[in-house]
Amino acid sequence: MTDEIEKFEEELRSFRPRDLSDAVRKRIRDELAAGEATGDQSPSANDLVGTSGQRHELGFGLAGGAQTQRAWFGRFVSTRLRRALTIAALGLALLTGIGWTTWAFLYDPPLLQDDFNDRSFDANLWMPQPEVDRRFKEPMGVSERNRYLKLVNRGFLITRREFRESISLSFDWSWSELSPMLDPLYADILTVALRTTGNASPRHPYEISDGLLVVFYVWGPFMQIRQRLDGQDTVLGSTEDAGLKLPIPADEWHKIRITDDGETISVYMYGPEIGDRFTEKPLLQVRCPQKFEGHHIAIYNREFLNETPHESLIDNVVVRAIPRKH
Ligand SMILES: [Ca+2]
Ligand SMILES: [Ca+2]
Repeated sequence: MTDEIEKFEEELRSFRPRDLSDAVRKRIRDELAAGEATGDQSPSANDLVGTSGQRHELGFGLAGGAQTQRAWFGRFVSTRLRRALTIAALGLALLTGIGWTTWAFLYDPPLLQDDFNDRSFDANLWMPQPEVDRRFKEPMGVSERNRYLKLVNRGFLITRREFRESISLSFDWSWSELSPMLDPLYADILTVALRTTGNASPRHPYEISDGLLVVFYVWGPFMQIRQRLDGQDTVLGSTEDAGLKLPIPADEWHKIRITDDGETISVYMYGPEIGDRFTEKPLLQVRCPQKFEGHHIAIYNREFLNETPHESLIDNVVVRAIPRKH
């Protein structure tokens, strides 16, 4: 974890309620009451705060408390949200029994959120797999298990909802080394399609029909942003142009965040070999005005190819609205 988040957590751990002034107590109560009015669909206060004498031990995790989520929190939440969470945590230390995220996310409520933790695919959030003409016997599709979602041989995760507002999409990704020949050229490829209808070709290799595609090539390693419109693919930008290398080791969780304000697409990424160089500064940024029919989001991996299966794991998908730039 970063020094910053450690300092933040230490600050929370050492908090003593009696240090609060009456004015701050009143403000916290007011904010919490306002947050309650928005409805709570999140973990209980105990997920964030457990009390122990005068000190408050905080188990910090947005949706499960895993180490990766802690690091994710430290690197990617905005300063404003962090401040909001601090106040929420302080407030909950005073007023127990109120869902912490009710208030904490008042500032930034997600439009969509799935932690894939109940081993049941949520058909309210996600579309069924596109119908395709199968060429192979191998499994193809998605499976929610073991607290993440598995994409297998062109498995598609497509939002039911369309997002016409400016958005930030974040999720965790880990790909599995399954190639029987251990040929790096046949490593997985992960694609995130924004502004898509979610339709895919029924024929191998079952590519998505349209959208703004952010593509992570493990074998490069590099990343591209492409536009697919009217059957034409145009590369809008590539990390190769900047001479960037993106080592993406197998079986390691990577954090990806993509923002689309309607004009500009920015991609941020954290990984064990990439470090935090691109958590605040975009790894790649392109301009692409709105001209697409659909506004679903699709995340999918590589197809079964040349006797080689492909598998990627996805976790903690969150879509938030962000301010429009224009
Ligand atoms: Ca589920
Ligand atoms: Ca999970």
